[in-house]
Amino acid sequence: MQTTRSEELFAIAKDLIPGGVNSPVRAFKSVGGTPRFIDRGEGATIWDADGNSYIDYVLSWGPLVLGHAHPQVVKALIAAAGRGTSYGAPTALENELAQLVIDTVPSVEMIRFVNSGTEACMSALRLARAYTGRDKIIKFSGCYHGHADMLLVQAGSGVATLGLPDSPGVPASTTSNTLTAVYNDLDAVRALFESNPGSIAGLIIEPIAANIGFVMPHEGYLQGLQDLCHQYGALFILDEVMTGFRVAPGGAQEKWGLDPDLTTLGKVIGGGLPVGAYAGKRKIMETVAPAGPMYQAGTLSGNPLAITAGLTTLRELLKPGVFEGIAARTADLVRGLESVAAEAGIPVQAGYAGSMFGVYFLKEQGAPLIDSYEAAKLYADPPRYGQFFHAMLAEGVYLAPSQFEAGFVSSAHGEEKIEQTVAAAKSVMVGIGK
Ligand code: KE4
Repeated sequence: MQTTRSEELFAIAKDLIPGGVNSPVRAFKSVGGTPRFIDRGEGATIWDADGNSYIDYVLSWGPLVLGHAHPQVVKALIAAAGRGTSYGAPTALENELAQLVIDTVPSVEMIRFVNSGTEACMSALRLARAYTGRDKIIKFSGCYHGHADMLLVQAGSGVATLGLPDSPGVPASTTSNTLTAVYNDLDAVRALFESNPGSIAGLIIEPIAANIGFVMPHEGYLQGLQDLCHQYGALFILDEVMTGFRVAPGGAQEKWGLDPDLTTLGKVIGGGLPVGAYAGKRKIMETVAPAGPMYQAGTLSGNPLAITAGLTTLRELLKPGVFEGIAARTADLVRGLESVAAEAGIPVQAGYAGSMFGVYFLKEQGAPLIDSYEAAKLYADPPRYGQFFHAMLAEGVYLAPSQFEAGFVSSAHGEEKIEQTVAAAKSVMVGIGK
């Protein structure tokens, strides 16, 4: 596979932009090699600057649930752009997307749109502090909620991928109120509440820990957290930036019957343009300015172009059979990958929910279940994943360039694309780990 143009572009980019990328995980640091500079996408396929094509399972890290350049989305965006891209004033479109999210995500009664998942999570935590009058927050090792200072503590995603320490530039004073616990350990959280009586404002968690790969919650764990939060007067905050509209139309809270006080959203609700949101119970959300005293703002929040992309995407996704079809293709993919790994005697731990999935390559057969970041670091084999990643890239399949990331499927990934992907995995698996 010829990658001369990507190599040239990467060399130029590294002189202009730190690491040559505008988000660290794109740099292929943990898998090595040259990141592919992408020229265009259509449906399930992307083409790089050298003209190589790939079946794309990154999908911009989740947003493109309908695939690239969906005709309906492109058509709506062209029309919206012709009416102007941003007014800095309210529009009817924002009401429409707000209503759609409120109708679809069970716990949500009111919503505020922002421009990224980072903004959504930092604002939700500020809101928890404003509403409770408390300062401390609980997060979980390996979970990633964007790059706000107070959340860059034992974070996942690019922080885990690059093995970064808690980031320099974050003063101890801003993380002194951030408590952390191991994912899936309910007793650890109970102990934090008992040792910090009356001072924990909120707990934020990814309902599936997908910034360390793909870690499912133990049966009853999330409900247990919700109960602990309510027992100790803290807000239960589900970070559904990744799981929202992916593990179920109403997110993980629909799948597991949860009732969080606040939910953060992003990715899919922008359909590939910058939209994030924090949302939840009316009595809490009405604390947010200008309805209440908690300040949060944004020049481009809710702009008509981004809202149009999100609205068009979700309306298409929620049509009868669309979500179910993507979920079925995701199940076919993961079962196929598990089957070819087993045939080749390669130890993996795979998981999926709705239209997202993950595959851990393991250091050895019979490794214990990976159910936390600590377990992932012990039992997963990133170098072996890196071999698989590059072998699949050479076969025209673009997976996440990190063992500590999840994968995504879209409505554009038909049976033929899934079969092609599994066949490619079958052909490369025998060479993995040798
Ligand atoms: P953004 O600020 O990147 O829009 O969202 C932050 C965020 C918040 N919460 C969860 C659960 C997330 O997964 C993310 C961002 N996800 C990563 C990929 N795992 C974004 C990719 C990147 O950083 O380039």
